[in-house]
Amino acid sequence: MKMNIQKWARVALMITAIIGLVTTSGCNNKNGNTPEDATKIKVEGQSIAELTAPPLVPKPVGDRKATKLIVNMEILEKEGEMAPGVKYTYWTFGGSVPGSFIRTRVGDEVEFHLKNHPDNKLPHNIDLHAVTGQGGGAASSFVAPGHEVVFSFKVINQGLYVYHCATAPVGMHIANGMYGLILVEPEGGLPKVDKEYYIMQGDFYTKGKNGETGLQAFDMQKGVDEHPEYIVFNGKVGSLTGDNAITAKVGETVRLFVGNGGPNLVSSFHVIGEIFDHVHIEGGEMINKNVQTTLIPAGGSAIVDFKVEVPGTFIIVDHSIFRTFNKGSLGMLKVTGDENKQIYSGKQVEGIYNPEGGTIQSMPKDDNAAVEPKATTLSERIAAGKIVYTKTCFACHQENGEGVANAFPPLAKSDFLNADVERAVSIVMHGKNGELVVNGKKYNSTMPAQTLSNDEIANVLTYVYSSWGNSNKDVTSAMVAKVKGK
Ligand code: HEC
Ligand SMILES: [Cu+2]
Repeated sequence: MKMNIQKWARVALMITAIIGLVTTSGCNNKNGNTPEDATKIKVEGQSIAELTAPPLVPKPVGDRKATKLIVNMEILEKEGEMAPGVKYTYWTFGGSVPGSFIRTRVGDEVEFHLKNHPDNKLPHNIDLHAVTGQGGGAASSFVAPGHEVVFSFKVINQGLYVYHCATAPVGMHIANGMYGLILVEPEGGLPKVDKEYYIMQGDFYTKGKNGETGLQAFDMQKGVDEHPEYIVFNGKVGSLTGDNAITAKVGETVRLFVGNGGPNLVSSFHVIGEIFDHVHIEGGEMINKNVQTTLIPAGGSAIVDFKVEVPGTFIIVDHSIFRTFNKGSLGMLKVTGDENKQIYSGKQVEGIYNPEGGTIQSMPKDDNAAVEPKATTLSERIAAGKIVYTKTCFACHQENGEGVANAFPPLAKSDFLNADVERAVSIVMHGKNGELVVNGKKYNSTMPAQTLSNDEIANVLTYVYSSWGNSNKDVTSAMVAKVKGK
């Protein structure tokens, strides 16, 4: 095989080009700030950092120059609510769990003022993972109640970083809520998006079991054993649900700055019904695309963004899913706007499935009563009610109606159910929360309202009353209508 000089020269050029590409993409980001470069960036002027409580984040850095940024962070030990009726003494950076969000850009010189409120009981400090230096600042920031310390650092690596208290016992300080996020944007800032939010997961160790009300003390042994009673976003059950849900409009791009304070568990972060268009893996510079679930280590983070194309309530979870439905790690993103049937059609057809073959007997999506044969006799209505039960109630109250101890009350031989039919109708219609007693056992949880027609409510309750030793009440659609009218 012969190769002339010219060819060799071309190959050599190509190889140099490839090496060049690899080294530039490996060491430099697109804005050219290596940590070495960044140390040389001159700061101009000074400003006070905007700090925000979750789920909000401060304004993007945009194209501002590197500056001396003054962060005023106050540590507050204060009582809050972990779940309805469950009180907990949180230790916080800035009064919230997670602590105030700090937003910087590469080259900023941060002058950190850490203040320990005089009413606090304990000394604290701060270790910021964005800091290059002994203890991430912990060594210089130990501060007693009623005191303030000041230390400075230059942020030279872009990324999303966790900060936390590192005072002994460290696990306890973190478990009580002492963590938050500090973002270091590249020069020129992250690409623009329409909405940005701050979410941080944490695990909590209370003396009482999940749901046990009253002021709950920290349980060191459960912490050591890694057996949390609560695993939540933003410090409490329900911090991102209902009226607290984060929001966006169809067509907008949403960026979530997600952290995990731990102290123990890692998070399998997922948004049901969405795909992350981009994920800054572990909060660093590398971007992965089209991701369903991203793993966020304790003391780590991720930046995810996605465009919302269809309306709906998108449930934010730790996909270690018992945590979500039994320990609290459930949030919501509510998206409003027009449907896009090309992307998501909604239910189109539902019919009877016959394994022996043949076509399904379809009925239109909106359960048009004229097409669906209406259950009229008592046995038809019980059969129809059983189908509703299997679709909606079964997941919580179980197939045999026995419920789940400490979580979902039984419907089988339930004295509560049998005592008052109208109340049962109202519970299915409107949902229920707060304490109730069934067969001598207390429950204090939430049953979501069920979106069912009057016929469906009547039928499902008739089925429940006719099963498992209950009182055989016949609940009619007229009775349901009467309760609805009240
Ligand atoms: C997501 C879980 C969930 C689903 C689904 C659900 N429930 Fe419940 N239900 C609960 C919880 C939790 C309670 C207790 C609420 C409280 O503590 O205040 C409850 C309480 C009740 C009660 C009163 C207490 C008792 O045991 O007698 C009735 C009756 C009831 N549910 C019926 C139903 C029916 C019928 C359906 C289906 C149409 C249904 N539930 C679907 C969770 C659920
Ligand atoms: Cu502390």
